[in-house]
Parts: sequence; C-alpha cells; structure tokens
Amino acid sequence: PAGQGWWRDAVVYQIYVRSFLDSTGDGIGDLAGVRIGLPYLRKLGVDGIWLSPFYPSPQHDHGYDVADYRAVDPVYGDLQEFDLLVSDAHRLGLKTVIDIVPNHCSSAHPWFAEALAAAPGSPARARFHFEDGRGEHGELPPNNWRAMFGGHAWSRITEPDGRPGQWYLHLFTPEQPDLNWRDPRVAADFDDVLRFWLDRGVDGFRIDVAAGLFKHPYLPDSDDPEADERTRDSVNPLAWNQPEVHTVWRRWRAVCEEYTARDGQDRLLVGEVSVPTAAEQARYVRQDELHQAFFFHLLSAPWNADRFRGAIGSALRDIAGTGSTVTWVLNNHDQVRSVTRYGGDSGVLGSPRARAAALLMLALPGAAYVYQGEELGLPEVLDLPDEALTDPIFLRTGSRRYVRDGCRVPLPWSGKASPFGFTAEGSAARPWLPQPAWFAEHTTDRALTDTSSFWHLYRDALSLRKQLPQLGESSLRWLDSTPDVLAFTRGDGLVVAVNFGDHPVPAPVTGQPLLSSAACPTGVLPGNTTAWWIADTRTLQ
Ligand code: TEU
Repeated sequence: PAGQGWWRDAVVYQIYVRSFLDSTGDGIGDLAGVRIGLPYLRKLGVDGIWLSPFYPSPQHDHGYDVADYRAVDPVYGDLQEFDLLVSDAHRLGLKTVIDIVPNHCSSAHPWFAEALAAAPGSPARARFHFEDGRGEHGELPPNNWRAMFGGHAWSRITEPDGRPGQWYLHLFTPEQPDLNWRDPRVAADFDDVLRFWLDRGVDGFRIDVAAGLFKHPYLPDSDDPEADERTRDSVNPLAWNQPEVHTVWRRWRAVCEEYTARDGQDRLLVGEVSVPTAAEQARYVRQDELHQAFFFHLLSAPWNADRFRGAIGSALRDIAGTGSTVTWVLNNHDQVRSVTRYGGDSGVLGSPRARAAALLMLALPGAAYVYQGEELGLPEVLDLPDEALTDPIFLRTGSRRYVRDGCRVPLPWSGKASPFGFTAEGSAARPWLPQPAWFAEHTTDRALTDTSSFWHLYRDALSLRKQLPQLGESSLRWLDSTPDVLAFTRGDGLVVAVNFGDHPVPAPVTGQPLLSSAACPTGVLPGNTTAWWIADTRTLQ
C-alpha cells in the first residue's frame, strides 16, 4: 500500500550530530543538542531531519564505523534521549530519518571480533570477506582493489595461533570491514535493525553507500585498480553496483511497507547511490525499492548554465519512469561547501552564487536536502591546521586534497568568539574542530535578525514552497534564454530565472519578483542571481 508520500517534495535538513550543538560541554555535539535546536529548524521551515550516525563507534570515520547498530554512543546520549528527540520532532511536525550503514561495520563490532577469533572457513568469518592471500606464503592481497580512502582494500590479520593469516576486504578504512551480503544472516540481522528503529518511531533511513554491499562473487582483479581512490567515487564495477543489491532494497522496502500499512505514513528509504549516470541511479528508485536517491550531479556541476541545465535535464528525464521525484542536494558532510565551490578565484562570488543555487534548487520539482550551516551561508573552513584534521582521508593519504573536516566545523550559534554558543556556556572544552574567528559573521543569532541573510532566503523559499501550488508536483518547462541564463516555468504562473553570468540581463518577466537571491531592479536580473515571479505564463514562449 502506498503511503501519503510526504517525502515527494519534502525538504530535509541534514544534521551532522557531532557538529550541531553540544549540550554537555565536552566540545562534541549530541542528541540533546539536536533536541534544543529543533524549534530553530521548525522556524526555518524544513519538513524533517536526517541524523548522521550516532551509534557506538570508535569514530575512525565519525560514526560510519558502527560497533552496535542498536544503541547510542555515550558521547551523543542514550536511547532514552533518542526517544525524546523523536517525540519532540514529531510534536513539531518534523520527520526523523536516521543514517544506516550496511556496507561495512566497525572492526570493533562483536561480529568482527568473533570472526578474528574463529578459524578460516568458519561461519563467523563468512559474515565478512576473508580470503587467503596470494603469493607463496599468502603474503600478497587476494586481489588488486584499492580502498576509497587510500591503500589496499585488504588487510592481513594475525590468526589466533599468532601466525600471519587471512586477509579481509574493506572498501574504506581497515577499521571498516565490508560485510558479506551473500551470507543470509547479514540480511536477517539488518531486518532486525530496521525494525528496532522503526519501532522507536523513526520515519526512514538514509542508506550509506547504497550501491555497495555486494561484490563480484569471484573478487577478480580490477582493470583500473586506482579508479576509486583517484576519483573518491565508486567506479570499480566489480566492487559496486552489483545486480544483487536490488534484492536488499526490495526486502527493506517490504519492511517499510509493513509499517506504512498500519498507519498510512510512508517510511522513507533514501539512498546514497554513487553510480556514474543518472539513468543508472534511477534503477534504484522504484515502487518496490528506494523512494529517493541523492542526485549528486547537481552538486558536482560547476557554476555554469549549460552544466546546470544538463544535470537538471538528465535527472528529470531519468526519474520520469520511476514514479518517484528527484532528490536535489547542493551540500553534505563529504563535500566542500557550495559558497566555497562557487567562489571563483577571489572567493567574493561564492555567496551570491550559493544563494542563487539554493533558490534554483528549491524551485525544482522534487525533494531537497539542506546540510547544516548551508542556511547560514557558511563557507568551507580551508585553513584548519594539519594537527586538527581528523578525516581518515587525510590521516591515511597525508593529502589535504579531499579532506572533509572543513565542512564539519561545529556550527556558530551566537556571540563573537569561539565556541559561538556551540558548547554550553562556561565549559572548558573546545569544539572538536577549531572554529575560525570569521564564524562570528555567520551565527544563527545574526542570521535571524538580518533580513538579508541566507537564513531568511531559505526561510522565505521554504515558506513559499508550502504556499504556492506550482511548487508541488507540476512539471518544469524550459523557456528560451540567452546562453548564461536558465529560465523555466513551474505549473501555471511561476517563472524562475537564473543568471549564471556576471552581468545583468533583462528579466524574462516585468514587475517585481516574488523572491530573489539578490536585489533586482525592475525588469533586470543581475549577475549571479535567481528570481521567482508569478506571471501570466501564456505570454511567455
Ligand atoms: O560516503 C560514501 C562515499 O562513497 C564517499 O567516498 C564519498 O564519495 C566521499 O566521501 C566524497 O568525498 C559515505 C559517507 O557519506 C561518508 O561520510 C563515509 O565516510 C563513507 O560513506 C563510509 O561509510
């Protein structure tokens, strides 16, 4: 049975719990802090929240290394605190989506400890990918695959008798052993995990590396072993996107539908499906599989009208046959923040372009995710000292090129100096990543009082999404425009135009815009600006 589809055009706010708000004064955000922040999010006007992993974890990858799928890490709170958070969120009308990490667990998970203590070929080892090495003494890894965050995708263990022994597969860090989804116990255990959280009232799951899970059954060598490491994207066709993964999403969807059948509310499955094309991605979004998959091609497009048009066009085309909607995203906890990505050489264009991109995204048909701090126009923190960096990408490769700490710096809430209200007043602990002095310009307190802030732009756009029927499910129709401009209509009467160029162009419609990312003199669309108008669309070509 289909639920009411609340997710189809929902805007969900991604909370990186560690960096949202610290209620205990240890310098690390926590679930109680999230609870304190809920009224702020309600005021912003989002429909729900997605919580990054808060499970017990040695934190080798900030919780994407889960040691217990059914508990809360004491750093973040406990189950009782989680229950309070869900009920508060629901009272405020916010759906609650949690992150689930099925491709790998932590090497500190009891499953892995049991596997290490057991013999080669034992059932405990069968939960993972344990293989004998190549070479005369098994001293070489079983195949040539590389890990996403650097180095071999295999690590060798010491057998219980003290001798060097088998190798296990990890597509990320060695502390994140990949689970073997060909073992039926793995699927059964995850069914129980889903039910555990659904019974506690969650509205859905964000599925980590949802194109992972299954590997080629024979684990053959790859023709291009460095591909994943080079691009930080899942491109090794032997390690990702295997046809069997769809059986898991069907199974998870069936579990969700059981809950939907009871109360008519959809339980959402949103996948982080990193596959090369929009067409390939659409195969995961089906009536009996995932509801949503993040569309990353918009995020990866540079500030360029053709690239944005191409990304939007392919997303809309490929989703069309699925019965679902596109899931747009401009920022997340793995990517350089949009203000910095679009900044150009001097950086000054970053803010106006990120505002324009936001207003464009929020005018597109479908759902959208907003990453914490995006609504404050936070730039990436690029100058964190090496000693402060915690991202395993940096720790393993020594290169700052793909480092993700800069988009994870704790949020500024108030005041003129660190910790900017992030950490409880009077605590001696510093935020787990240092906040730059210029965060003072981006506090929520300032944003709320300054009507020209990013925050007000997001708030106004979210509120218009609720008021304007055109911004529901109606389709998008492109209007002819000059090369640097994207213009389209939504439904009857809403006209949206984005000027990607630096120079003003004539607006496609006369009259004042309903909402714009920068001040628009009548009849003009300034450079690096998006505007929305209500117009008589019959007069437009
Ligand atoms: O990311 C999956 C993933 O494929 C990443 O390699 C991503 O492409 C990269 O971070 C971009 O720089 C997910 C989580 O979002 C990430 O935070 C985790 O580290 C990773 O899975 C492992 O669980």
